[in-house]
Amino acid sequence: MLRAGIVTVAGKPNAGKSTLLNRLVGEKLAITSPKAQSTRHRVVGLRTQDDTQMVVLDTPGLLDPKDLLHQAMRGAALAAVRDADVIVYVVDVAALKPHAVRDWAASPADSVLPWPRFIEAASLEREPRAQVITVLNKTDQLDAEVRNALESTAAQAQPRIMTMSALTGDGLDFLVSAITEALPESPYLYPADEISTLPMRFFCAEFVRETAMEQLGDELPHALACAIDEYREGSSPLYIRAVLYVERESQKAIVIGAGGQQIKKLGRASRLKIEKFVGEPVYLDLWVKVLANWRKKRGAVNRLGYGDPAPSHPA
Ligand SMILES: Nc1nc2c(ncn2[C@@H]2O[C@H](COP(=O)(O)OP(=O)(O)OP(=O)(O)O)[C@@H](O)[C@H]2O)c(=O)[nH]1
Ligand SMILES: [Mg+2]
Repeated sequence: MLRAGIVTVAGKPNAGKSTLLNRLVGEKLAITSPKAQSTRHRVVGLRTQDDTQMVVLDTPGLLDPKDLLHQAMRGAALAAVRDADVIVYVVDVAALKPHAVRDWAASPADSVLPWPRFIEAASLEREPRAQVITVLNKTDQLDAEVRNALESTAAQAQPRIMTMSALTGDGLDFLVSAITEALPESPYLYPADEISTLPMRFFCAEFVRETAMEQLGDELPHALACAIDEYREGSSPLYIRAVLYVERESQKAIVIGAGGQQIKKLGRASRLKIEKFVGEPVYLDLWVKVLANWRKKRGAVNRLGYGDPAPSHPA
């Protein structure tokens, strides 16, 4: 019997959703960062193993929209929640109040749930159609005593709550079994040897953006967007022209750096990541352009591939 379906990974910013998608797929598809709001699109990863195909959707963190980009991000996340056969709700357990986690682990019946339920975290008006599997992530950050208590309480909860570390992979097998059981019987939805439905150029743009998030200050990353203007198949090395968009001239100066040192460093590190992913030598032609206040402009948000930031409606 084959099983297949859509597994949507959702939760608050920085919970570890993209790290979990990469774990499930076994390949670095989604960019990750210690800075919140790294994921902006829904990223599709495919996992086909043991007669089961998971179409895994990584989503932007659920947050209150402050601009059109946020609105588009929330829209993308909610659309993925609506499409899901199974929702994997990721909670950063290390960010919860330690005493609340300890109390709940010791006596779940007598204490308040230390994390918001999915429908609250996502501000939904009603329960989603799909089954929600709650995953308490980052257990590697808890001290051993709390972790053990939490793990045994979670295992007895009904419905069962999964504990894991997406970083170390601890608990992954249990999560995979739980997802598999919740998926419907179905033929595969995509060829068994594919790992994503998204084009190479999408990943190239994301690697440039991830590298920029790593190398540049705390404020700048949210103002950055990357577009691939040209991706010349068949050339050797593979020629890729990427444009990094920023919102102001002063930001452009930061990206370029004194004597062009910063953009050179950025281009080199991005190229190495892209080469690793595509498996061939790459010539990365990297440019920086100002697109004034693009996060507040519908046309620009759309053009950069973040979808139409129409007002989102609950699942
Ligand atoms: N210690 C620890 N860190 C983790 C774990 N999972 C993820 N992280 C780290 O948490 C940070 C955020 O991880 P991401 O996977 O980017 O989180 P996200 O939920 O996709 O974040 P957004 O896309 O910004 O909403 C990164 O620095 C990860 O390395 C974990 O299990 N343990
Ligand atoms: Mg993410």
